[in-house]
Amino acid sequence: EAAAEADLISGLPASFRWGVATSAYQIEGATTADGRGQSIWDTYCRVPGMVDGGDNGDVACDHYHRMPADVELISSLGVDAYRFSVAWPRIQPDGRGPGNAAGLGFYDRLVDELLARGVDPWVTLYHWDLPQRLEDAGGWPARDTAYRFADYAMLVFDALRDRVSTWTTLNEPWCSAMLGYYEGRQAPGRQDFGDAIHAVHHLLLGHGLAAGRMRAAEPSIQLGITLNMGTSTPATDSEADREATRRADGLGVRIYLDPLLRKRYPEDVVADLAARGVRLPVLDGDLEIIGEPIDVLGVNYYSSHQVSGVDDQGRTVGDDGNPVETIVPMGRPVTAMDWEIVPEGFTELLVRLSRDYPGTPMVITENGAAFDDTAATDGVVADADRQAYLSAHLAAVAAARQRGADVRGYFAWSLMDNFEWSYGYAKRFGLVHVDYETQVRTPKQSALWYRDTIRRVRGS
Ligand code: GBH
Repeated sequence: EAAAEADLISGLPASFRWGVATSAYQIEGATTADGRGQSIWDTYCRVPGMVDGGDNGDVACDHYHRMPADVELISSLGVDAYRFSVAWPRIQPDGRGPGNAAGLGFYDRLVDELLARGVDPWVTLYHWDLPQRLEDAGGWPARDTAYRFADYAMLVFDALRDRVSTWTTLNEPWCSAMLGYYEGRQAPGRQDFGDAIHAVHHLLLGHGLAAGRMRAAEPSIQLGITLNMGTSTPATDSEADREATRRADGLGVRIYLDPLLRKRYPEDVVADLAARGVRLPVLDGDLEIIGEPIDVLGVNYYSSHQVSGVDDQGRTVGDDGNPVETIVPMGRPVTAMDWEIVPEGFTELLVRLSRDYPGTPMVITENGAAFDDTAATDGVVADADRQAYLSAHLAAVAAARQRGADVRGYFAWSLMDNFEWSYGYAKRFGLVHVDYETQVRTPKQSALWYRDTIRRVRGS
């Protein structure tokens, strides 16, 4: 199997871009340094019971103070590119007003360090750390937040545009909206479906406003947005299961891609929402703004799902009066997150996207897995399971390319172990092991395999 995968991976072209990814709150620490304001994650971490172990991002990987050495580490992996995010509260502590020079200075130095080592910086403007003051003013369910985001985006853009060519507006708006405002499993921890749907529209509007302004200022930039997606398949061929799968795909994939790439919300999703008494708060002209052309679609893939429309009591309507939508395990091996390992769902997803939304090149902006690694002993972390996961998923990308999907690059999640949101530091996604007592970084076996794979494919 590994040999067949290696063959597929070897077929990736020399022009394929290789990278590693992180996000600001998960690695930086230094949450009060240089005038940084509070974000919704600083607040959420302090609500008892929300984050495993009561962990928070105050120190994390202390990357803010160790950045030059971390860039050297990135460079040692032989990657072309590094995807990181900018912490909005470092740039605008209150979410509005002029840029904070000290905060901008950090990313300015980071970009220079990367360029000095020949690593291409890929900037993500928003990876979930909304300034708390904007949440106090209504957060993403409030339309004004979209305009605040575009203003913030331009502050960062103007500071870095002379050296950064690839810009991602949002990371995974589904997570911001659904986990943050409906399920409450991420900051700000609210639980209102209507609020979450308003957040969806305002996240997309913020993306479009920012994209339009960046494009107008510099037509040649590479613009994108990153979505988390998987393949949903019906558990059985029953009408209820097929309907539940359609709804899951509607709220997971199409509610984002249709407005972004077709300038309209999917009719079936709008009807499903109406049946739940919820409406997308679309004003005249919004879809034109959201449909600002993008150059690259970022795809984050972790797992796929089998969906059923029937619950364990045989009902198709739940206690909340909503149609049932449950996930039926496929019986696959799982990662330490309990997420099933489904590489062929990755291939299916990419082929499907290239058919349903042709013409937009894709880049895998995240893919990776948490496993219970052993501690680094004598400088070695043997993580065969992570290496197998990466190999199978890279082969899945190569297979999708053979079937016509225009995928141009791959970023492993993550460069190093970090703050895994509501799971705290217990879950390790890194190619590089982090000892949180000493902050010592140790490349795992998977990191060395990734480095060698890149070399082999490039033929260098
Ligand atoms: C990403 O989100 C984030 O961008 C990143 O910050 C984070 O560290 C990383 O992934 C790892 O979590 O339980 O089988 O239904 C991941 C988004 C959405 C992926 C929910 C897994 C559920 C899988 N996740 N999804 S399952």
